[in-house]
Amino acid sequence: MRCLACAGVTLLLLTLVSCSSSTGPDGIEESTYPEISGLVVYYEFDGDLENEVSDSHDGTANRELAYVADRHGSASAALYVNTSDEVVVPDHPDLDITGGITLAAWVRPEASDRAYAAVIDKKYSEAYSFGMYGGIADPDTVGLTSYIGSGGDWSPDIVPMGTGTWSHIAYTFEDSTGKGRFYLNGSVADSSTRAVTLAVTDEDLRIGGAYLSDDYKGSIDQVAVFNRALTPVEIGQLFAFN
Ligand SMILES: [Ca+2]
Repeated sequence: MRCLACAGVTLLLLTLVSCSSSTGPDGIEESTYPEISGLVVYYEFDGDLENEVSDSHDGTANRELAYVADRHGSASAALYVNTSDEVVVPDHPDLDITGGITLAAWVRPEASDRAYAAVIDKKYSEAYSFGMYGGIADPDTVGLTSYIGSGGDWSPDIVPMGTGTWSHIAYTFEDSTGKGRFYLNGSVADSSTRAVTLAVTDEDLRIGGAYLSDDYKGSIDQVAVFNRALTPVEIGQLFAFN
């Protein structure tokens, strides 16, 4: 009996140690984000603005935001951001990222004619920013774009993507090569080299808007910021994660 009890306890402990999951708003166990090194913040938006990586860097909203169905149809599992809504994460050294960076999210953007609609922004004229250009003639299409560095360097490439549907977007940049890559649904959509390096700012991190408006409109889920440029394989893992 003693051995059976020990085995049971051991099994329970092993289960607790090996099971990297969390409980969602509906009480259903959910697996955690892929364990890829360099993850600084990660927002699941399952009814709250909590950073899932640590006890720091939770977001706050400038007004009460709506939670909507995520891409799987789970209720209240993604954030809806209207124009003039935004999530603010207070400035912190963890968010002063240099050397390399990855910005990633699932988005369901609405049509936009804005010159810029920021999804993730750390003062685009000083540090880093990733979002959408709305100046494409087709009203149902927006273009992924990014800003890097202290000069507000704007991406030379605009990557078209559809509106009204969920897409996984990511941008990676590394100082040593100046190489920037846009990913759409897990695959490299465009890459280019920029004569800039990442820089820091005292401005807060924002999701769904930039420090001077430039508001995104639509749904957002699974926002992640890494302090290094992920590889194509790793971006594929983010895309494959449910
Ligand atoms: Ca979610």
